Amino acid sequence: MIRKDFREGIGYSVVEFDGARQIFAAARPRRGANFAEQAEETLQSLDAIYHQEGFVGSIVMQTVFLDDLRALPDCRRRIREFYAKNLPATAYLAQPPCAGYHLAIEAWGIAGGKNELHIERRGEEMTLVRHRGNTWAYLANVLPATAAEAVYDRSLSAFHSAGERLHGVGLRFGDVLRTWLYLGNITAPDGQTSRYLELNRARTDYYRNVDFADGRVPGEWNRPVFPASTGIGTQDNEVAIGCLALQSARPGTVLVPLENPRQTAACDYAHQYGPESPKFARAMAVASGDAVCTFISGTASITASDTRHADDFERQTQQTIDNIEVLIAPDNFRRHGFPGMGAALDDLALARVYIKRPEDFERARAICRKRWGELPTIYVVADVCRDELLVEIEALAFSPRQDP
Ligand code: 3EB
Repeated sequence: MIRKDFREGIGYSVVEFDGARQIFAAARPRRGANFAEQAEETLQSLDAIYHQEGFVGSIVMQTVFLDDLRALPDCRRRIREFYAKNLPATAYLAQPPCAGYHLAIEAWGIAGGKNELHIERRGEEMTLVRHRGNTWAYLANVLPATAAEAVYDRSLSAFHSAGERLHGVGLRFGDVLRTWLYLGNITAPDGQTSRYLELNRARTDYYRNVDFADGRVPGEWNRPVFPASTGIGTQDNEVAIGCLALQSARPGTVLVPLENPRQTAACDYAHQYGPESPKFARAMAVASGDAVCTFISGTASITASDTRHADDFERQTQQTIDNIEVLIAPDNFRRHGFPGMGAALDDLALARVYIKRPEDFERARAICRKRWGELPTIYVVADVCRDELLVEIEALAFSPRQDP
């Protein structure tokens, strides 16, 4: 189902999912001296594989990680030129790539039969993909539309912006199945509380009027449904949201929100982690046709609701990967009422590893390689929402669907 390939500076997976081919690429420069050379090399690597694998004009979402936001205007100009009329929804993040590169790019693309797949480009912030009765909306870089400065106001405004953008194309925020919440100075205090807790308060208030289940989650799921998510720091001072929504009219397409048997559901975190808990699922699986795609939320070294191995980077990384392994395992799907689904670390197509301290990079890579082998992976430096957490990992898994 997944074919992975690697060359210097780039790794990618090509996946067959419900009759379409998808590509997930992680690219970084090879050895260029300055930003311009590094950007050129990275785009050349992407260009080569898009041509080789038949994904020219097929990239739908992209995340660009920058070590210095001063390069943003130049970077944006190069990327617009490179993709021309096929510009994907693109997020630019102040998250320095590990090992000192000036940039790294994660790109997602989809290719399929002419009459089955329609890609509609809506500028830098949204791409729509229609395929076999499923409409996917990729939103990137959704920013607050307010002059207010408080994190709460800015977060709430960004959620509203995302909702409005979805409404504009006939979807609802309730169709969202995965979010990325990027917050500058995520661990910093904000008055009596903290910036991350204020983001959570805004999310809770916005989600109060959103129904994420709405018939999309079958079975006797008797808990509130929330999207999978990553909440992570950036080196600016802003709130930015990315999300992926799915509106489905395809018979047999179902969503499976997953919790981790070893972790307290984030929405049940006790008061000490904030008056309004983080509303997200540990993973969201989409079963469509004969395949399952599992969006794995940002995962950290937490069991129950406690940080494990504070100050021990290697054990935190192992614990994080253990958590992912248990979360996506067939046993866990069975526990949720979905036998015939499930994945292993071998089934990952892409990962992002956020590390707090740049000096942990080599150790992070060594552990990840040992646990899941070669995998297209973006390694960046970012703060995790709790001070003691040194690593957070998100990923994407694909596996066959064996239920009727
Ligand atoms: C945790 O498990 C670590 O606020 O959306 C991970 C994934 C984390 C998503 C979010 C936060 C979020 O609580 C932090």
